[in-house]
Amino acid sequence: MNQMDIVNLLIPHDRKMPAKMEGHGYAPSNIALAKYWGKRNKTLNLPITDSLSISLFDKGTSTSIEASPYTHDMVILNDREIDSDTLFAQRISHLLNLFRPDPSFYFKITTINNIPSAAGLASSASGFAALILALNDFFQWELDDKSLSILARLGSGSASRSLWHGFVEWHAGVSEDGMDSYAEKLPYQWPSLRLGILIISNREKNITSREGMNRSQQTSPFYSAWPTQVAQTMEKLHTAIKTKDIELLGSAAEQNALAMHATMLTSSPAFCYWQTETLSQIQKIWQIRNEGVPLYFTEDAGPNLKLLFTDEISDIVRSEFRDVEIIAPFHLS
Ligand code: 2P0
Repeated sequence: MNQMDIVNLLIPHDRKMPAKMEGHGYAPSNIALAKYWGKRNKTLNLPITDSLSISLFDKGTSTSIEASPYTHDMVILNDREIDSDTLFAQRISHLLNLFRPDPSFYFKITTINNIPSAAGLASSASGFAALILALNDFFQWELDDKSLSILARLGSGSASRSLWHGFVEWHAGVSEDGMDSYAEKLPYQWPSLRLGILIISNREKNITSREGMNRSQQTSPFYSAWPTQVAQTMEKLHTAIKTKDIELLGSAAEQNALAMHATMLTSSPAFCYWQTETLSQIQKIWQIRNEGVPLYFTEDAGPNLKLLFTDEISDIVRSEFRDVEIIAPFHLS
């Protein structure tokens, strides 16, 4: 099975031509509480484990799509045209290859991202999810949520989780074609839940998460423990979300993130996304928690931290971390 086979299975044959002049889509960024780290199929981005995320509501990507006036794809990110040689533009064109009405048709993609990219914050999740939503609008595919999630996954695994607000679970699935590997919104609200974005550095990372997860999977002796770790995290997160238990949610998410980073440190060659400041801030969080404040963190494939807490301690978080950006994921939902 290749990506084109999946597209042919999902998209109706009579919906291969654009149905409008422009298509639009918005997708929020998402932060995994149980991480996706390792694949059972690299072509289709099929994961080894389930994962569970929380979306960042109004932090995300808005994308418009139309026909390109040139004989190449155009990608305009935050008002700047991206060079077609960059990995970013190539990954987008690679996905667009699956949907061209004919080989001489090129797309113009205009995208606005209001989160710092390439710092382990945005990853590519909201970008590919917004692109699939814009394509769905442009071609009027009228696909269901499951199909949209599968198509977004072909662009980037974590994009499968970026189509909804709130808590989202991505089922790893077991089938070879990945038709059972898609994400779903969980039916729980937690209005007092907060995420704090603590930027340590916006510099581009040396090792992409794609490369990092492959290396961990292939070389870390700790990787064999990872699937069990995720299964335990998932169980704890489900209970925590149902009962609104921040201690359980925070401790499960924090341990899961540290276990993921442990597979990186024990890879060969070893690699690490932390900076000195990352560790200082982690020690500060632990110190605050030792004083009885329920504050936790998670960290992705980058040096930045995401604080996990509830609104009761927002004032403490603001006074301890001057530059923190606090997000209310259930703001209006
Ligand atoms: C996650 N990350 O669950 C984990 C935690 C990074 C650390 O999903 O190869 O960019 O495109 O499927 O989706 C980042 O991986 O990787 C990611 P591909 P992706 O959020």
